[in-house]
Amino acid sequence: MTAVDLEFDQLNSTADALRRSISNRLIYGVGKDAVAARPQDWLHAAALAVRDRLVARWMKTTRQQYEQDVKRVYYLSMEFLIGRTFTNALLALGIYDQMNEALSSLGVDLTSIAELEPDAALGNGGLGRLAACFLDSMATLAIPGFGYGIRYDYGMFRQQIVDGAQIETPDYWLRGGNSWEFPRPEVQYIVHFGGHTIQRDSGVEWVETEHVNAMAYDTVIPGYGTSATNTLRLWSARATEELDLSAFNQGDYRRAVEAKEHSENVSRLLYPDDSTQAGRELRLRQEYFFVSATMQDLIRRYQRTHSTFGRFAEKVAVHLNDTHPVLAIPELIRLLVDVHHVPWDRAWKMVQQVFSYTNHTLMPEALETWDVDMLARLLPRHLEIIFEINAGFLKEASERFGHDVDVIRRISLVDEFGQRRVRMAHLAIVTSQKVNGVSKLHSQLMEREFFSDFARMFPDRFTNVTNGITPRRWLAQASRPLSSLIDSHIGMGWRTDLFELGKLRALKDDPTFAAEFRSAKRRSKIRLANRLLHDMGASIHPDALFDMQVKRIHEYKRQLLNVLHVIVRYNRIRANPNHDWVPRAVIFAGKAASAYKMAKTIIKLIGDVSAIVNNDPLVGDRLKVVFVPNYGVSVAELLIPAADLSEQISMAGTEASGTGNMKLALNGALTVGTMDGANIEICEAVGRENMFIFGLAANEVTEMRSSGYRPRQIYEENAELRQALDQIRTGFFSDGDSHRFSDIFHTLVDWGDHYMVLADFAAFAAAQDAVDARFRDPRAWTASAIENVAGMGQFSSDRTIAEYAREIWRVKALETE
Ligand code: 26V
Repeated sequence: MTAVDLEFDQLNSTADALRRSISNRLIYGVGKDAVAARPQDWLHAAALAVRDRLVARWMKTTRQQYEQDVKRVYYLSMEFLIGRTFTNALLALGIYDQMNEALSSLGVDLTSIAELEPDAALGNGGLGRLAACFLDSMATLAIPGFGYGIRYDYGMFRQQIVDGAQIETPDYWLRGGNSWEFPRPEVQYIVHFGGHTIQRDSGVEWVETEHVNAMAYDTVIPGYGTSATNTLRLWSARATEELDLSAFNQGDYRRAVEAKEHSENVSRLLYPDDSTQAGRELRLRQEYFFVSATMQDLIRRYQRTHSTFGRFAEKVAVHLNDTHPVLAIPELIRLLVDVHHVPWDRAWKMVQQVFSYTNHTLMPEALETWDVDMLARLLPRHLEIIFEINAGFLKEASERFGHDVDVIRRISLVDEFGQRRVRMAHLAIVTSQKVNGVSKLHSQLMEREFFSDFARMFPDRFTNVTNGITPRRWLAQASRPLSSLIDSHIGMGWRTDLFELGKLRALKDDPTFAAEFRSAKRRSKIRLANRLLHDMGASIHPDALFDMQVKRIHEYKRQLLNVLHVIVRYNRIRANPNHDWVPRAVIFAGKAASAYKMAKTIIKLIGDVSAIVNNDPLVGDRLKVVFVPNYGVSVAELLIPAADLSEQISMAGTEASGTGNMKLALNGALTVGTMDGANIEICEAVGRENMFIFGLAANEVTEMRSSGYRPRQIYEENAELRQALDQIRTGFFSDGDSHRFSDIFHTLVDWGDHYMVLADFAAFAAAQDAVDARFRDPRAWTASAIENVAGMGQFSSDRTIAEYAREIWRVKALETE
């Protein structure tokens, strides 16, 4: 490579300069004249103009990283739920208004073209969105961080609601091209599968494998208020040989393309399932594909400036976002030992200093395990390495605990009950220098219950880092009315120091501020009401209490508890229509995993209930029920700023943290919630009097279980609840079809009610009565809403990332000047 001094244009960002760039990009980049340009073409041209302005910062950051020989963090995640980039990048660069002006002068409306950008929906839910917030915060704090993942051709499925039921359609998000990414055809690595190993004097060889190439695509991640940027590198599968040549030569074109198709399928689609762990081979291939390319890439980057592995652990931190990338551990060992000839003991020591692991769920069905036979077939060398790690670990454990067979069985990396399976969480814990949960309660449950044997063995390894969210997207971008109100009172500093919001506390009883706060909120509510009317013909009144439960549909999150209360409220209104009811719009949104039958039935029930309630003339605006389709990042940005009430009602002990709870509170919604996940910490931060806490605590759930929980008795004794459940059972909401929801009824009443919906029902209904009472008093309600916003300082993902950087990764910020 030569290092000529390039001559290139330094781009400034006045409205005039931007207009010129957009015009250039439209003509030379998109290849269109203004007369022929469709709105999509304008978006593409404008996006390219913005991207050009990011690139200069990106090059500078990369240069500084090399000059300062920094330690780098590699954040490995199977999911990144980025959403849209256009507005976000404009705000990060501080050129939103200039772009708005430039586009208007070209006759183009910024907000309407921004809506045309498809979401990058490369994730299922909380875990994927957390990864995206972390990228934003790492860049903003100038932490040298790299996100690594898979460039799925198809992201999270699109959800349509037809007759109240979920229909899934594929999300081919790349259809119109992706303006933000840089394909890197020169960055490709071979990833092997199958074959077998041979023990030679020189070491182990993995032979007769099939292979696929991993090709890099890079996206710039801009920091806010800094010139620092980071990189998200996503891998796409490419066949190692374009076509099967022998088949091609014999004229068998179908067979010639089949092999190519087969290997490229590895990065075809995101697994849309965050609950059940089916032993699907393609998923295992994906996991290995992505970590193998990533480990090869980071070794190559390290070696560009280091000639031995002596300083590897000083310069590299690898973070595992849940267990999905855990195969990075045996892969790194394999590369060090088999390819770079580092002795096993040294490699094992290095690896233990490099990895850290975050657990995101304790739901037993979501804890990953892989069938030993499948691993043997697909990754024989990695299985050997895992067995070797296990042997060393179990030896250490018996020295420590004496040879207690029960303990050894419990902690082994291999589950020997029935079909042998490798427990990925155990592998992660045994190898990582730090293991963390995502809220205080969750970390405590990990240490004391789920992984207590490990915590005894490695007491310093376990720690907590409570989740956070980026205030740039979730307040500054999502809610312009509220954020400009806040700016006008306390300035703009809260974007990078969220504790600044604490200053709002002084204003909570100021009537002028309260009125402005309400009117900002009202603007977001009107925007939503208009959209719902336009998009789905749903009519809700902006003065109603907007009550939202927006998240994946899961039994543990207890949308059913919410629906039961809606039904009870409906019955109360019908029984007493002249009472002065607080009008409510109950809004649900969320996707059900394709194979999760109960979750789909819950969606159907919400649809059926809304059809009855919304069309009952006796009820009118006093109660509306709306299921908003296709929940994702962009829909969340529309819904969350309009919420008055945030439903965070999981059974205590099941929601690891929650992050929607933070987004809603930051936007001035009051929470009705259980003492679960981060709700507990939100409660400490904003004050219990500003929330509606109800229901069993985690320890009370355990106690009630062990003392014999009898849901049927609750059903029999609570008349309102019984009426609602009987309506569900007898087909009141389903045209007399008593079959449709019979599983819901029996799950709750007869089959043990695993998530204790009935146990918490009465307390929930009482909390909802308290909600109504508070809402009747707008002054009191607004004061609480302001307290919620003011108390959110610690829930910035900047705080979270600062903790990871200091306590776990031990990396410092890049010096940017
Ligand atoms: C599991 C699987 C299994 C195989 C198919 C694909 C797939 C995708 C995801 C998962 C695990 C999802 C775990 C998760 O999203 N946990 C959520 O993490 C949030 C961020 O820490 C946290 O706020 C939520 O409470 C937690 O449920």
